[in-house]
Amino acid sequence: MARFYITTPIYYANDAPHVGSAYSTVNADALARWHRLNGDQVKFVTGTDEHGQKVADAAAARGVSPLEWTTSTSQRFRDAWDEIGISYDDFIRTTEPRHRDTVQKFLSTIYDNGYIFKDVYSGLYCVSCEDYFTEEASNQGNCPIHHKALTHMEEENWFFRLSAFEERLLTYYEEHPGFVTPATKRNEALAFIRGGLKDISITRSSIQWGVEVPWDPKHVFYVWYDALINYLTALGYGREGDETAEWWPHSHHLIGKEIIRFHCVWWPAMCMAAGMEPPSHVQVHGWLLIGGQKLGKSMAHDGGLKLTDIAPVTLTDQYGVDPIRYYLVRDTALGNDGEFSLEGIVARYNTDLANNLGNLVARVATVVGSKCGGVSPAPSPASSLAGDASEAVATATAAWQNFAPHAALEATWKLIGAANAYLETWAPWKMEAGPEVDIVMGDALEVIRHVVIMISPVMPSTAAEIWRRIGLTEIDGARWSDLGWGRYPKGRDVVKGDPLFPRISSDS
Ligand code: ME8
Repeated sequence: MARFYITTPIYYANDAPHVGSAYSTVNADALARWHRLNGDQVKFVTGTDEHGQKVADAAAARGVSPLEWTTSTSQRFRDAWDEIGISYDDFIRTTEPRHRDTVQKFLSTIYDNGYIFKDVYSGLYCVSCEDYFTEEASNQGNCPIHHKALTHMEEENWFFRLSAFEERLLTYYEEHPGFVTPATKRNEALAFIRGGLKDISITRSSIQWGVEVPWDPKHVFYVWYDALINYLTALGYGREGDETAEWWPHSHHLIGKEIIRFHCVWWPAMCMAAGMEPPSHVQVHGWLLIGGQKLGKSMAHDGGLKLTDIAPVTLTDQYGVDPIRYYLVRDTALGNDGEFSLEGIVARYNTDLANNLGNLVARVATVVGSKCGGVSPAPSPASSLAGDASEAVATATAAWQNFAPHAALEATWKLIGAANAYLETWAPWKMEAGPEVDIVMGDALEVIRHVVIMISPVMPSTAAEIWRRIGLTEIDGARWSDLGWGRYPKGRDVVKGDPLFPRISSDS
């Protein structure tokens, strides 16, 4: 059985989740669900990044301890993910003892391997990014992303000898052309490596909020240095029951484009320094933007965006869980930036869900009710829709394997369109009950069975509901390999039910 280990970034626990964090998490969830459907053994991990100055500052501003603060924000992430149907297998909090143990073990190995040394750090720091900037990379002393003044920092720190990995990283990229996708982001990472790698400061002595450096307890690890290692914490690295060897060659990190350098340069180098293979794949995605501005937590404070208005739960309460999951996966291909808007959600809902999918299911159930006694006829082997279905399945399979879930949905909606056109052509609602109607309806039901399986990674509740309406049991037992024309059984009770997606008026 193939293994598939997929991760989201672990989100800063300085504030509540928003629709940008939901974008990564829902896409990762859809990929995890597809691989389970495909029969793979899946581990899907998300979590919260709870150390660092940004989190410590957020807690101080509210007069609570950092741990109290992250315990409540971390719970808000879990609640949001439960709300939007995220099927994670593990949720890492970086304040957990298991994470501390893995981090200390992993970094002690790098230390023992001779890649960590002491030096003085002097430079500029952005707390919102939790990142260092050179004078040239700064915008006249301001952060180029957050436009806030950078803080000058000078302290004696432990450094990681990143510079020792330049050649090895280039070789790794050459030998693993699919390491970073899409190719534009791979090129970005490569350009960074080719530009020359400087050693990086990996500990701080000016703050206490972090994982203690085992060989020098006055220091804590710099937040990024502990955060990246969460991907190994979930595998039990360095602890009892360590499963790293089983899972690590099959790892896929889904990340936003602003954290390429950490995942595509630092992280593989850290793995090499610890004597292990780098992750096998990093899939980079773009940003959801509102009016061209990144929808992120720190930007919200600067730009006055009302993030509470676009918390995932605000959207799912208003439009339903599956429509929001559908919008997030369908509207913006992984790798591209996308414009987020309520109008965009309503347009997708009314067109794709109400008019296309909802209408197909409703009219088929209605005609089976009125012309076939509410009982399913069998699909015909020679149906013209069989070719449409097999083409859609082939396209969707490749799309899922290539981390293009939006394209899998696109192919599915093409099939829905073909079925609706087929019904328009035959107009079974105008035909007399009899063998001709039975053929048309058996074919339409078989398309619906295909569509249900194909949408289930993205719209699990809708899939389960339609599955039930077409008289099938236990959608949990369905597999991607059940796709293939002619398996829908005759003689099942088909029920109509309420509209799946009542139209939304565009001014609501
Ligand atoms: O960077 N559009 O955490 P973070 C799409 N803790 N995705 C968005 C987005 C947007 N507008 N805004 C945020 C961190 N994201 C670190 C990660 S990993 C070892 C440590 C998503 O809370 C996107 O995936 O700032 C981005 O990479 C992530 O949230 C950043 O979350």
